[in-house]
This record gives sequence, structure tokens and C-alpha cells, in this order.
Amino acid sequence: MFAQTVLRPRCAKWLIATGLLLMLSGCVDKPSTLERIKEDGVLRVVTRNSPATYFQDRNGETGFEYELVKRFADDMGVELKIETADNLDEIFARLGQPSGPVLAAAGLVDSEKRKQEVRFSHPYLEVTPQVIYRNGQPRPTDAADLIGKRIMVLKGSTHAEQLAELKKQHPDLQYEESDAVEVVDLLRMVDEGQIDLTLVDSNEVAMNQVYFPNVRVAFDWGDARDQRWAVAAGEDNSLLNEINAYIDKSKQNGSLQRLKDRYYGHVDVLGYVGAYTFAQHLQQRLPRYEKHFQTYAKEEQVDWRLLAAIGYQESMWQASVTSKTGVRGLMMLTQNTAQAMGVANRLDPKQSIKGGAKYFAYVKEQLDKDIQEPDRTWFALAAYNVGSGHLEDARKLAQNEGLSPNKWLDVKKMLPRLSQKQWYSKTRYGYARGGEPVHFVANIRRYYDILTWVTQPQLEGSQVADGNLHVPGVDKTKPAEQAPAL
Ligand code: BLG
Repeated sequence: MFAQTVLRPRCAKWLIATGLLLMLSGCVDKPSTLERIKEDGVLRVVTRNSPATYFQDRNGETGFEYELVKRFADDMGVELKIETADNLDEIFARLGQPSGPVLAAAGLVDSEKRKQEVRFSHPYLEVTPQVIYRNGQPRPTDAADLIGKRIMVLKGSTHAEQLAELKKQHPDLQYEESDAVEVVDLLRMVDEGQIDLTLVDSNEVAMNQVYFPNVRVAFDWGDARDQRWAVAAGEDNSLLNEINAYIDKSKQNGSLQRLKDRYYGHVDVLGYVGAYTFAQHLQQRLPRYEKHFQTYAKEEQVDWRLLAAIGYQESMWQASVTSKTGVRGLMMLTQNTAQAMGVANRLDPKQSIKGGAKYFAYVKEQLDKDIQEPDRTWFALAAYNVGSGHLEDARKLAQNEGLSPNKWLDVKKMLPRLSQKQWYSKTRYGYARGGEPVHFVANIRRYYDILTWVTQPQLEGSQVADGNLHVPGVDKTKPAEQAPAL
């Protein structure tokens, strides 16, 4: 009896120790998720196909999530393999599969419910849920105004969770969750009056507003939330730690901010009226000049949509405009520039576009070699508008302030100083209307984004093929190559 009571715990301890050892050795043998990724040389990521996350344009894959996750993969030295899921539930389902993707980068915000299914990374983007209504309808001002309305949201979204919460207090609230639509569809349905309201995150609203002129934000519903990447709950910590370190590093070195600036920094510049007007001009004016943009862009190895965006900013695609300062034509060439580029008649749209393309390529070529893309393009645009000399002055001001002369985000802060005496009196080229190139670049980036989105081959595909992108004149029945979708 005595012997037994003494021996049993000892025996148990031994067994536990051996078991632990065995388990530990098992852990050592089994590679971690991160080791597995590095060994395979591939990072498999699941996302959604939308302008705010991932889409294809003629240059290949693009989108905010895509670029961020591509940089992460590059940082790890592995290849990125993207797959798209049709809806949110499918994203979470795929993450759980044994041989499925290891990471979801899809504009996801965390919620208590989701935390039971997946593990979330550190945040990288703050967004606010917004209630969207149609212009001309009474504007809802709080959650109680949602009752009695036709509402649709993405199935499995945090917005659906918000509505489910509200329904507990207001059982008469009706809403539909759909897994057959994307955010662009929801916005179109509000725009066309097929539903009264939807709930969408602020970044997606801002990016898509231009396609849906009747869409308005009713109110922000709830606090700002953070978008995060998600990994399967069953994974070890290795991948999540690597992701978090990468996100933290991107915040510290400013690269995340620059990416946000590129995708979202210019989204509000057009406003409702500008957005509506642009959509009309896409249909009415661009077709006249599209061929010329394509021809001369190709000659100068510039993206034709960027050239078209410059043309829109300059003249709204009108051939015979003259500015207060005597600058003329579709691409608004000064007399000097026209002469230098061999343009005899600035009011001839063909010549103007050709000269503009040549000049843009020229100023870009002249830029400091240390300025990398995409900033290089923004700098070239600024030089097109304000001149290379003044741009150099702004770069020097940036350097003096301890900012980077090679980052657009920094130099654009300095440009407005060129119109203040205390600053321009000390610069080499003196006074310039330095605020103008800042707006110039922001607007062109917005037009360029829109042109990129509406001319992507994917628009011919299933996701938006049912007429859900409200851009007048977009003929979705023809392949993009033969009839660019404008
Ligand atoms: C640009 C020239 C640059 C020139 C700058 O002015 O014109 N760009 C072109 O001709 C394409 O070459 O630089 S410089 O040669 O180094 O001096 C500075 O002079 C044109 C700008 C001026 C601007 N639009 C293209 O962006 C313009 O017209 N501003 C006036 C607007 S408003 O009428 O007063 O509202």
C-alpha cells in the first residue's frame, strides 16, 4: 500500500517527462508554418476581387492588398500565389483547409465572431463602416432610420453582424445578406434604386464613389475599425509573428503610409460633381482622342491611361482651350514647350497629345535616378505642370527639413512653400504657384485609377459582367482589346 502510493506519483512524473520529451522532439521535427513557406518558396494568399483589394489591369495584378502582400512575400524571398474567393465565408472556409492558403489579405476587420475562426495580425488600415443611401431620398441619420428600408449587405461581413445586433433591439428590421455580390454591386444597387441602403467600409466607398454618382454617405455607423490580415486558427505563431514584424516595420519606415497615400490619399479630390462629370466625359469626349493617346503613349513608352488622365486634368479633353496664362490646347502646352517638342499648332489635338507625351517622357527622364517608381511618375507629373527647376527647389526644401527629396509624400508638402516669399526668396528658381502641381498630381492619379479600373480586361469577366459598373458608355459585351471599354 505504502509502496504503491510512493511509486505511483514517481511513475506518473516519469511518464509525463517522457511524454513531454517525445512531444518536444516531435515539435522540433515538424517544420513551422513559416519554415514550410520558405521551404516551398511560395506564399499562398486568399483575397477578394475588388478595386480596394485585388484586380488585374493590363499591366498585371494590382490593388492595395495585393501590393502590401506582394511586398511581404518579396521581403521573405518567396513567390506570391493569389487566389480569389467569391465571398467572405469562402475566404474563411479556405483558410481552414489543410492544403489551402495560409493567409487572407482581403480588407478584413476583426470581430468577436471572426476571432473564433481565425487569428488576426496587427492592423494596417483604419476604416469606418458607413451607411449608404441614394441621393434624393431622405437621408437616414441613425440606426433607427434603417427600419422599414430595403437593405443588402455582404454575407458574412461585419456589417451583417452589426445588423444582426440591431435586429435584437428592433425585431422589425429587415435586411438581406448576399454572397452573390461584391461591394461594387451593392453600391450600384443603391445608385440605381434597387435597394435603399447598404453598409460599406469607408475606403471602399471613397474608391468607388466616382462610378456611382447617386451614392451618398448617410452616416458613419460605429467607430473606426482596423483592417488586418488573417491566418488560420490552427497555425502556429511563426507566420503571424513574421507578418506582425513586417507590418510594424512598414509603419516605421513609412512605406505603408506611402502605399495608403497612393491608393486612398487622393480619393476625395473629385467630389460628387466632379465624379459625375468625369463619367459623362468618359463617354462623350474620350472616344475622340483615345486612339491618339494610345499611339503616342506607345511611342514614348508611357501608359496611355496616364496620358489620357493628364489630358483630362489639363483640358477635360477639349482641344481648343486656352488658360489665363496663355497655355493652350488639349495637353496645355506652353509656347516654349510646344516649340521644343516640335508642335506647330497647339490647338490640333493630335499634335498636342504627341507633344504632351514627348514632354512627359522627357521630364521623367531628367529626374534624379534615385527617385523610384511609383514616386517617379508623380514627380514627372509635377514637373510637367510646374517645371523641373521649381520641382528641384521643392526637393531641396525637403532635404533641408530632414525629409526625403525622393518621396512624393514629402516633396508635396514643400511645393506650396514656393509661393511664400520667406521660402521662395531663398530658392534658385524663385516664385512658383506651388499648390497647383499638388492638386494636379492628386487629380491625375484619381483619373488614372478610374481609367485603369474601367479598362481592365477583367471587367469583361463574370464578376462585373452583369452591368454592375455604372460607367456610362462602358460596353461590357466587347473584348477590351478590340474595343477598350470606354
Ligand atoms: C508648364 C509647362 C512647363 C513649364 C511650367 O509650365 O505649363 N508644361 C507644359 O508646357 C506641358 O514646361 O516649366 S518650365 O518650362 O520649366 O518653366 C512652368 O512655367 C501647364 C503648365 C502650366 C499650367 N498648365 C501644363 O500643366 C497652367 O496652364 N496653369 C495656369 C492655370 S490657370 O489658367 O491660371 O487657371
